Amino acid sequence: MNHLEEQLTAELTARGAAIVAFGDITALPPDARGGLPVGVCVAVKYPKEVIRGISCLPTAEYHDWYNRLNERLDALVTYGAELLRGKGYEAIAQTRKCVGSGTTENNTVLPHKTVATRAGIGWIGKCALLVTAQYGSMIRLSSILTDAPLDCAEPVDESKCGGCGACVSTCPADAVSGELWRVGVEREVFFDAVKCRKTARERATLGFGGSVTICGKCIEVCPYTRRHLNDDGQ
Ligand code: B12
Ligand code: SF4
Ligand code: SF4
Repeated sequence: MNHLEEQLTAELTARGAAIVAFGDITALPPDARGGLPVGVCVAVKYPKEVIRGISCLPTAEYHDWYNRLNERLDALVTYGAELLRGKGYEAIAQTRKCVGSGTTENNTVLPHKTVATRAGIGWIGKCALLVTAQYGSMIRLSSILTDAPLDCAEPVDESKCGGCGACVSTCPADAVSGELWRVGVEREVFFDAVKCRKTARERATLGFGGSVTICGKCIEVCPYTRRHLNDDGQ
C-alpha cells in the first residue's frame, strides 16, 4: 500500500467502514465511470443481531439499520472524495443522490457491486448479491470514482458459490435460478429483479408494516454470512 491508500483506508475505517478496497475500472465504458480509471469500494456491515433477526421476516430494526448504513455510506464516500480532491485528484462520490440520476428502477449506470468485484472484495452470488469470504453478504456498499494513483487489487471475475444452493431454495420470490455468475453474464440470466421487488415489498408489509423493498432472506441464509455470524468477532 502506498501512503495515500493507507491514509484513505485508515480514515474511512476510523469512520465506520468495514472494507476499503481499490479497483481498476478501465474495462468499463468511460461514460459509466465519469472517464475515471479507479473505483474505491467502501463497505459497511450490519450488526450480527440485526441479520439474525430477519430469519423469518424483515424487521423494523433491519429497516432502521438499512437507513442508518445508507447515511453512513453517503458520509464516508463524500469524505473520501473530499480527501482525494484536497490532494489535487478528481473524485466523484457515488452517493445515493448521485447514483439516482440516469437510472431505471432496477439498474444503475455503475452499480457498486461492479466496483466491488473490480476491487477484489468478493463475487456476485447466485442471488445477485455481492458475497465476501469475510462477511458473506451482510454488508452495504458504496463507491468513489477517481484518478488518484491508487494500487488496485486483483479483480474477481468468477463466482465462488460452487454447488451451494441455499439462496436458490430459500428465496420466497423464487427469483434465483441457480446459474453461476462470471463477468459478462447478465443479471437476468440468474436473477429476476421484478419478482424480488414484488415479494420484498410484500414481506416488508408483513414483517413490520413498511411500504419499502426490504427482505434480505438471501443475506441471512448464505453460508458465508452464517460463518461470520457464528465466529467470535463482531
Ligand atoms: C436496483 C437495486 C435493487 C433491485 C434490483 C437488484 C439487483 N440485484 O440488481 C431490487 C429492488 C430487486 C433490489 C433488491 C435488493 N437489494 Co438492491 N440495489 C439496487 C441498486 C440501487 C442498483 C443495482 C443495479 O444497478 N443493478 C443492475 C445490475 C445489472 O447490476 P448488479 O445487480 O450490480 O449486478 C451485475 C453487475 O454488478 C455485474 N458485474 C459485476 N462485476 C462486473 C465486472 C464487469 C467488468 C462487468 C462488465 C460487470 C460486472 O454483474 C452483475 C450481474 O450481471 C443497488 C445500489 C447501487 N447503486 O449499486 C442496490 C443493492 C444492490 N441492493 C442491495 C440489497 C442489500 C438489496 C436487498 C437485500 C434489499 C434489502 N435491503 O433487503 C434486495 C436483494 C436482492 C438481490 N438478491 O440482489 C445492496 C447489495 C449489497 C450486497 N451485499 O450485494 C446494494 C448494493 C445497495 C447498497 N448500497 O449496499 N435492489
Ligand atoms: S431479497 Fe428476498 S425476495 Fe429478493 S432475492 Fe433475496 S430472498 Fe429473494
Ligand atoms: S447462499 Fe450459496 S449460492 Fe447463494 S450467494 Fe451464498 S454461497 Fe452463493
